Amino acid sequence: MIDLIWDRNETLSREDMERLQLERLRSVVRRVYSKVSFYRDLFEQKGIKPTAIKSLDDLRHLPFTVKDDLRNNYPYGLFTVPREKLVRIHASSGTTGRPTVVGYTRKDLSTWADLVARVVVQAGVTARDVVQICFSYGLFTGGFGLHYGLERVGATVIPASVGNTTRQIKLMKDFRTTALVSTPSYALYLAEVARDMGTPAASLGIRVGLFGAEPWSEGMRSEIEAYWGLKATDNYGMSELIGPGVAGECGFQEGLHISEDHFLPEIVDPETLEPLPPGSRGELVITTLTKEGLPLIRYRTRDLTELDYSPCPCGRTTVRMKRVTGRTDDMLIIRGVNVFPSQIEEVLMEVQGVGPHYLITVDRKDHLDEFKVEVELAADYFTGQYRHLESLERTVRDKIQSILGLAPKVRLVEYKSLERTAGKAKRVIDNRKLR
Ligand code: DLL
Repeated sequence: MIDLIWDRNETLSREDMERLQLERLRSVVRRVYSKVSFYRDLFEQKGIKPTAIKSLDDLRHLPFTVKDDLRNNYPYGLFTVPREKLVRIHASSGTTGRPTVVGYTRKDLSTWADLVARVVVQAGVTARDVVQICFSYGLFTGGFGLHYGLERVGATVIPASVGNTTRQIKLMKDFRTTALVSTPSYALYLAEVARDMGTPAASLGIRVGLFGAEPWSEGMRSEIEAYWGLKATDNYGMSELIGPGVAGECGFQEGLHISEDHFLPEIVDPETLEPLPPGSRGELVITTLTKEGLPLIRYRTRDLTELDYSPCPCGRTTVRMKRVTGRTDDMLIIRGVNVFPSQIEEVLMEVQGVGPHYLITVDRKDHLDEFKVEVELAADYFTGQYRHLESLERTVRDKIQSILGLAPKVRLVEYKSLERTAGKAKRVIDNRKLR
């Protein structure tokens, strides 16, 4: 089977691709150097001038950008254009209080729709499909990102968003949905709800699934495909880079084609930060080549993967990344929401009566993520009154919910009852098994 291909750049020869990448790299480096003081300072510290970039190999001399750089320049400090030129803002949670803010010019939105169009076309979606998007529409890039890409392809889009699962099933049935967009865990949950409603997922006639925004496994893929009778494809992206639309699987399901004419990938050793040869597993680092509003140089994604330059039978020549198998930081993805333990810690520090020792436990029950925060009462906090404890638990829960948009179960435990360790404190137990 040879797939339909959205853009001829997906089939460039390696030589032409590298020529295009170099041209774009030189242009983006000049641009950030002249427009963003953060980058100018960074380049100057390293003694690099934009004219020093003469080949793709010279990329290794450029400095890295990390999530904290976005935070420290919150909200608009890394943008290359005046705020008036931005027509959209999205954001994702940062490591602590401040979210990571991303902005798009009109041109960026158009590029984004085209990049998502590539992803959906390679997954097998066409203008004849009715596509239900079960990602939230809001600051998260998932809903809007998929939405405009699918519209560009000409599919009929149902912006169902997340939640209200029985209604989702009813919509699928009534509107004759043929393609599903969601997180992989939500696809499994939807299938169970469908079964409980007496409408087995496989009877709904959905033929293709586009799943992303969180890690999953081949085991989960087989389960989803068996439940729904659909072809399940993986797609990858992140807000800082653009949102969804960075990479996606074709019908051969053997790695995710990176739109490398827009995102120049490297794999580096997360310890030494030295680039690693193709085929090595390490941290994915991306330089955005065409973003106008918020270009990023050597952005450390923290995602662990490897690159595969071997030819793909689909006819695309773009490099493929393997499934993301983990992260080099402690970010958790709970129900599609990025959660840093430090965000929870910050909340706990603000609440009078609870101590600094806590433990976050994440589980997956009936395919839905759940998380629990156990926190010790402060040493000097004592009340014999149950209702005081209850109200303290509620305060912690509500504060966490207002920051993350997710409510944990909160349990207050006795002072000194959580395990102390001499080394790094264990703050997180993730019991989710990605089979
Ligand atoms: O999750 C963008 C997206 C939306 C991608 C919809 C795909 C579909 P963020 O909220 O910024 O953006 O989270 C980015 O999510 O660094 C990965 O750790 C993780 N992630 C995203 N896609 C995948 C995937 C969106 N297919 C972070 N497999 C990334 C594994 C993924 N992890």
